[in-house]
Amino acid sequence: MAPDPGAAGIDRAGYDLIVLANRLPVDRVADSAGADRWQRSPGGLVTALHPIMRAQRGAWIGWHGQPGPPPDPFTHDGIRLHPVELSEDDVDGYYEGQSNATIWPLYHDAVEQPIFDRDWRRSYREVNERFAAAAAGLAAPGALVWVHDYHLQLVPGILRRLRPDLRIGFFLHIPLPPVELFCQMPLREEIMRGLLGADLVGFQHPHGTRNFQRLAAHLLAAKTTGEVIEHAEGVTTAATFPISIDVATQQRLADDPQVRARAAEIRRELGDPQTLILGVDRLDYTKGIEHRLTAFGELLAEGRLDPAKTVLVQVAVPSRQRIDHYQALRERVERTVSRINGVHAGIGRLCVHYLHQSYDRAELAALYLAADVMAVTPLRDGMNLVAKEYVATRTDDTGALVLSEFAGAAAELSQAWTVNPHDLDRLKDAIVAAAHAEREQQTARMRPMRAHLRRHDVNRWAADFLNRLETPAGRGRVEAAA
Ligand code: GDG
Repeated sequence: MAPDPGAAGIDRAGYDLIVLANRLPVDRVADSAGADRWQRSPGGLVTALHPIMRAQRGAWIGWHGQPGPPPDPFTHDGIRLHPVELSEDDVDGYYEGQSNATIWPLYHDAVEQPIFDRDWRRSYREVNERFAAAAAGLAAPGALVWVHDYHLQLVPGILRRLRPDLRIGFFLHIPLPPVELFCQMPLREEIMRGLLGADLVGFQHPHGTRNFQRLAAHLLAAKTTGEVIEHAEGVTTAATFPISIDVATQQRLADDPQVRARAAEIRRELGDPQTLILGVDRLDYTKGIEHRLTAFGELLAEGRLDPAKTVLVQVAVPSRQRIDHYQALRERVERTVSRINGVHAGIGRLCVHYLHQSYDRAELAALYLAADVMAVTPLRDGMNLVAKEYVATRTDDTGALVLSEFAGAAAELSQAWTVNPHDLDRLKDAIVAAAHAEREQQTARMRPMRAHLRRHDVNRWAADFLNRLETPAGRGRVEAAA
C-alpha cells in the first residue's frame, strides 16, 4: 500500500466530523497479483456516512482487523482512516471478552450466559481510553464526534473530559436491556457515566431509550424530562433513531438482469421447489436459527410442509469463531441440519441447504429474490437489516416475511407475519401461512412495508442523527445523500 504524502499536515488541521467504531470501514484484501489493498466494507453504515464524511472533511477511527502494530493513517475513497492498535491481549480482553462474551449476551436478554471477567474489564477500559485519546487528538475545535456501538461505551465520557468543546453523539446498534438485567454488569455505573458523556445518545427502539432513562435514574439519580436527561455532569438527550438500509442500492440490485437471472438459476439448482424458505444471519445465538430449524423439521415431520416440494436455505455467515458460545452453537446447528436432512431428504434432494459461508451483495440479493418466504426469527435483535433488505429487494411486492417481534425491525415492518420465536406452534403456523399466502395477500403486506423503507432509508437515519447532534451549535443542516 502506497504511503500517504502530506498526511501529517492533513491531520494537524483537525477534523470537523469524526466517526469512531470498533472497525474501520475497510477490509484488507489481496489483489490478483497477491499484493494487499484496502476495500470498502459492504455495510450500510459506511454507505450512509460516506458522502457526509467526504463533504465535511471527516475522519474515521477504528481497528483495521489484525492484532499488532497498525498501518499509518491513510486516505481511502476520500475519507481519512486512523487505525487504532489492538494487541493480541486487547483482542482477547476488550473485543472477544468484554464486548462479545459479556456485553453482547447481556444486552440480548442474556439468551446466553454472560461471562464476567476482571481482566476483560481492564482491557475494555484501556482500549476505550485509546480510542478517546485518538479522537481528542484529531478533532477540530467544536467538531462533531459520532461514537458507535457497545464496544466503545466509555468513550463519550472520557472524551468529554479531554475535550469539553466537542459535540459528542453515541449510537447503540444493539438493544439496551432493562434495569434488572443491565445491573448484573460490574461496570454498570462506569458505562452509564460513559454514555452520559455524550450530548446525544441514540437507540434503535423506544424500549432502549426508555431503559436508558430508567438506568440513569436508578444508578445515577438523573432526572428525565421529555428526551432530556439531567445528570451530575450536564445534560444528555436520549432518542430513538431506527437504522435502515441503502434502499436505492438494494433496488438497483433487485432490478439488475444478472441478479434476476441468478435468482432463477438458484431455484433451478435447488430442484425448482414449490416453496423456498430463506434464512440469512451471522451464525449467532441471538438470531434464533435453532428455533427456525426446529420449526421447519417439525413441519416436515407432520406433513404440513412437503419435503419433496419445500427447501430451506440457511446462510449462516461465520462469526466470532474463537468464542466458546459460537463454537457450541455451530455444533448444535449442524447437528440439527443433519438430523433433518437425514430423515427427510432424498438422493440428490436436500431439505436444508446450510451454507456456512459469506456471500457478496449481488448473490444475497439473488437469494432474496429467489425466496418465497424469508424467515427472520431472532430471540433479540437491535434492528435486523436482513429483514429490511428482503423487503426492499421485492420490487414487485411479492414474497412473505416472517419476522420475530423481538427484532427492532418489527416496530416498523408491522405487516410482516410477526411471531414470538419461543412459541414454536405459532412460529410453525406463521411459516405455513406465509408459505401459502396468495399473491394479493403478499402484495397487500409487502407494498406498505416497501413504501415505509423508501421514506426511511439509511441516509435519512444518518442525517437525522447528525442534525440532531449539531442543533445547538447552529451550523448548517446535513442533507440526506441522494
Ligand atoms: C448489528 C445488530 C443491527 C449478511 N450476510 C452477508 C452479509 N450480510 C449483511 C446483511 C446485513 C448485515 O450483514 C447484517 O446485519 P443485521 O442487522 O442483520 O445483523 P448484525 O450483524 O447482528 O448487526 C443489528 C445492525 O447491527 C445495524 O445497526 O440491525 O440488530 O445486531 O446488511 O446483508 N454481508 C456480506 N456477506 C454476507 O455473506 N458482505
